[in-house]
Amino acid sequence: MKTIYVLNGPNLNLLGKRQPEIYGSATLEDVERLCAAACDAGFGIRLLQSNHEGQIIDWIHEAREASCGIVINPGAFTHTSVAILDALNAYEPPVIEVHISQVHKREAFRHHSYVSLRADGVIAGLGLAGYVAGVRRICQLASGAG
Ligand code: CA2
Repeated sequence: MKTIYVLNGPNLNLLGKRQPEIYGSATLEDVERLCAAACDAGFGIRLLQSNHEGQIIDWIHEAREASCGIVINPGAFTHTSVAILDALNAYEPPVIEVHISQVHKREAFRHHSYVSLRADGVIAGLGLAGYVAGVRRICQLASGAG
C-alpha cells in the first residue's frame, strides 16, 4: 500500500466548528473520508493536523521514508514558514499545496506562499474538493503519469 500524507496546519482542527462562511461546514473527519475515497486501489492516506510548526516538520521528515506524496494545507504557516519550505525541499516525491479558501481574494498577506516555491501543484478556493484533487494528482504522479 502506498501512503499519501495529508498534512494540515494550525486551526484546521476547527474546520466545521467556526467561520463556516469562509471555510464551510464540513469537518476534518469529512476531509479524511473524502481523501480516502479519492484514492486509487493500492493507495491509502494518513491525515494529520497540528497547531505546531515543529510537529509538521517532523511529519514531513517521517514522510520521506513512508509516503509517495504529500497533500498539504499549511494554514497560516503557508505565509510565514521558511522551515516548512526547507523540510519540503528535502522531500523528493510530489507535493500538492491546498487552500480551502481563495487566498488571492483575501488579505494581501495571504497572497504569498513559501510552500508554493516547492509545491508541484497549488489549489485554492475549491473548498474540500481541493484536497480530493490533490490526492487524485498524487495517485496519478505516483503511478508514473505526468
Ligand atoms: O484557505 C485555507 O485553507 C487557509 O490555508 C486556511 C488558513 C489561513 O491562514 C490561510 O491563509 C488559508 C487558516 C485555517 C484556519 O482554519 C479554520 C477553520 C475553521 C474555523 C477557524 C479556522
